Amino acid sequence: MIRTALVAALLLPACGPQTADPAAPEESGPALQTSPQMSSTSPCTAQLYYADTDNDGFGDGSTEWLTCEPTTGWILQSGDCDDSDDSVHPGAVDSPCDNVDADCSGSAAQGVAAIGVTTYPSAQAAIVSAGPSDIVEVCPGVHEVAATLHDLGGLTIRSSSGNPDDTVFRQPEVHEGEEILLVSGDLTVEGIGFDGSVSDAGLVIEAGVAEQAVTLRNCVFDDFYDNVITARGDTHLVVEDSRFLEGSRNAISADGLTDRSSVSITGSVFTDNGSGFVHGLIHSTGACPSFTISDSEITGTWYALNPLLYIGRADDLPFEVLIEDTIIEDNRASDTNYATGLLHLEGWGHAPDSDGPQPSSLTVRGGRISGNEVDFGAAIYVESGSDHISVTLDEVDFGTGAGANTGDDLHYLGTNYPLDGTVSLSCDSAGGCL
Ligand SMILES: [Ca+2]
Ligand SMILES: [Ca+2]
Ligand SMILES: [Ca+2]
Repeated sequence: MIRTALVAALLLPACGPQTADPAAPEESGPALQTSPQMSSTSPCTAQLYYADTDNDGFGDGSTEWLTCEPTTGWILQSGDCDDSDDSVHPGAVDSPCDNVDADCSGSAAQGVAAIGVTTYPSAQAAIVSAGPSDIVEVCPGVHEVAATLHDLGGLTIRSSSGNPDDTVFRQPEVHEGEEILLVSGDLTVEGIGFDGSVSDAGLVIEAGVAEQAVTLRNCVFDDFYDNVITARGDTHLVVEDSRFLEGSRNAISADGLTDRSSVSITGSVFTDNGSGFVHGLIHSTGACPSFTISDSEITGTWYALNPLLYIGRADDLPFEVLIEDTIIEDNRASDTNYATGLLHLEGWGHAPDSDGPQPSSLTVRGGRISGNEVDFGAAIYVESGSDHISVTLDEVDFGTGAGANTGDDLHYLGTNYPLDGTVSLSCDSAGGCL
């Protein structure tokens, strides 16, 4: 009734010039106000404005102000169902995980996972429903996932919390397959934990015909017995800011990668892995030519068969390994029958009719390789028959005294080199290590 009367008053033929700024909106402003200028004599067209206290572009519909002039804090667009929270407004992304009606649709989207505004009762249901370029958002919890996905075309799977410790994938106990995810195509996984304790199945990543990138960012891989990640085909595998914990065999099996693939690991931690006759953290006997490990840590790991990084090649395709600003410390590679070192490279030469040896290289720049137990071979071990592999060490700390490695630090083409402190040197088959 009050509103009707005031609107009628504002429809009078004349409005006066502004004489004063209206007051800024108050949290519990008047249900309907007229501005001070309405009492003047100039004509104007009055409109209803709404208070937008949180400045998200949508006003509180319970506040109305009929006025001629735009005023700070008052807008024409209403529809905000929470004018104290700028993440809540029409059009906002409504997470299925928080019981908040973020898009002011009248109900809080509820589910376990979502693709856009569509919610799903399980992470599995959302993942198998996803199309190219979709973003699958998964709520916190332990999710049973066993999915085979092809031609992903840029799919993203991520946790709503951004916390891989509270959003975990594991294989269902009834699943008879071998993996949590088998994928081909571009894929990004963010903030997801992978638990190998149930059936010890990890991720299998297969590329399609074109070069694809699979990025695993801020993920945790815990308690796997066998390969955590098996990469095949032309995949570019990128691991960022992730942790590999308490695994037994390969963290990354790169055996099936081709000469159009690469492996890049940055900002990641490998710790407390390995027990018994097992392979290394990264194992490659295939054609993958490029491995980069940077700003990472490899600690507390024991390997009795193959070491932390094993690259063995039976062809003449070159490879490059770059290890930069990475700490390799307090690991064991001490079985006298098998373990030959932590970084073990071999390339058994080239085909007899080839044009000659192709150069391969190991570059270690910065970082630390110290306090490791290496009773057989050396911390860095380049096989005697691999005379086309060069080694460059650039300011690498091998420790001193009690902090040094147990055993030799470098074996290059039949010669062992004990190193002490921070070292720079380069090795090639012509001159040895200088
Ligand atoms: Ca608002
Ligand atoms: Ca709001
Ligand atoms: Ca919600």
